[in-house]
Amino acid sequence: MRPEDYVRAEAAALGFTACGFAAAVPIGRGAFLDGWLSAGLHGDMHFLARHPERRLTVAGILPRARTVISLAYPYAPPPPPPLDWRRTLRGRIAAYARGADYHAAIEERLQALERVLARLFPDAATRRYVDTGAVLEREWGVRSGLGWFGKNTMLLGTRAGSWFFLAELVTEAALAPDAASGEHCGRCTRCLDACPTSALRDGRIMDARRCIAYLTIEHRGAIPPHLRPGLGPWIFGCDVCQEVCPWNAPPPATRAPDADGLFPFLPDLLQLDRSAFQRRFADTSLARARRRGLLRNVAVVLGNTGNPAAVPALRFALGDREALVRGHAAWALGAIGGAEAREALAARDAREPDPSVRGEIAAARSAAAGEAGTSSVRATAAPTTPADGRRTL
Ligand code: B12
Ligand code: SF4
Ligand code: SF4
Repeated sequence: MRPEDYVRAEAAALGFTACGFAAAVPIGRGAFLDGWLSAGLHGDMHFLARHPERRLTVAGILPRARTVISLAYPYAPPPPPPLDWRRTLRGRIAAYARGADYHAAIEERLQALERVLARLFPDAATRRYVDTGAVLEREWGVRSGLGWFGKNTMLLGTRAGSWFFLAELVTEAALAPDAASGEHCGRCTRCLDACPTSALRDGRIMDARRCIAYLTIEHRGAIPPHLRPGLGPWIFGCDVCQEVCPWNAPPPATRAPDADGLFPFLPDLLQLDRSAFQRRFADTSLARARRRGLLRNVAVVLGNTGNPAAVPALRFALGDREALVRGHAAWALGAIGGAEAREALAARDAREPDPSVRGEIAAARSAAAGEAGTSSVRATAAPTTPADGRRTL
């Protein structure tokens, strides 16, 4: 058996659904990356702008690298449960983040595959990567024939769609490269049309500053007020531009929906103190947002429900130890409006010490005052119905 086929078979046995090889030559995407960074489209993900040239070659990682092995590790989104998130006060988590953090599971399998390579090529050093290194993983995925770079900027394949993680082994072993796959977006623009915050631009360009995944996971400060309604139900990550993609088959109805995993009850989350947050989320991807980031997102989504039943939980969050959480709770109360919300805002206004929160309270009070006397339920959330009419919520 050729070593390439042997490695592929071992990768499949470890649960990787695709495995491809690319020559470890420098990546000629410097102009694209420079343009993206100098336009500031990475927001405050400063790690991306630090030594960007390091992302364009794997020589810095392993000077005598000959091959990059790209691997796809699948995750299967269950069908979103048919519930009304506004009425039931639930918020949505991206499918990749359900359950235990994926990095450890993939790392273990990468180590096993590294041992396979060591048996085949005892003198060849290897390095393993999943997600966190200065490696342009999608670029290597394209070069290894795993799929193409879609208009939603995901790596996707005709068989696998895009519901998979990427991982790499960089090795000194010389393995025969695979041919890059063709591009199959054609004239489709579903992802661009469906993105709730218009983060995707023509030319396969993402303005990460507008992407819900960035705003809810990576961004540390206040979410710009004009983008908050666009979050709709998403409290962590976003799957809209994958759900609408015709290359992603809808989840089989036989797979059990997972209401608590995908749609937790939000008032409970606003009650989590630091240790309760650790107990519930330390081993999951949600830990990356940290308590203050997650509760900030929860407050925004409760505001997006427009549901007065959320007011008691938001009133409680107005007393949170984190100014960031208090400020977003104030915004949410302003978005919901009604006498109870106005009264909660006025009470907090009288004793709020933080100037940024006082600014949020002032804006929220004037939003809520504009509502006085009218129905307090507002349709603030952007639709999350895929462009093809399949309802996900
Ligand atoms: C930063 C980051 C983000 C940022 C920015 C995303 C972005 N589009 O750049 C944010 C927080 C928004 C994000 C969101 C998500 N992410 Co993310 N993210 C990353 C990370 C850490 C770096 C990506 C990066 O360098 N971006 C900078 C841009 C400029 O680089 P790039 O997107 O890789 O694009 C380059 C190449 O693909 C290349 N290219 C290749 N072919 C072509 C073709 C053409 C025509 C062009 C123009 C360019 C091009 O050009 C680019 C510049 O070199 C990677 C892991 C990694 N180390 O690569 C994961 C990664 C890309 N993310 C991943 C996932 C799963 C997600 C989410 C789905 C999570 C979620 N559900 O919320 C969303 C998807 C959002 C989306 N539509 O992309 C997976 C993607 C798997 C896949 N099948 O593509 C990765 C690979 C992590 C992993 N190991 O699995 N992410
Ligand atoms: S993940 Fe959501 S917000 Fe980000 S580009 Fe895709 S649809 Fe838009
Ligand atoms: S939704 Fe359409 S345009 Fe977007 S990535 Fe999928 S096939 Fe390409």
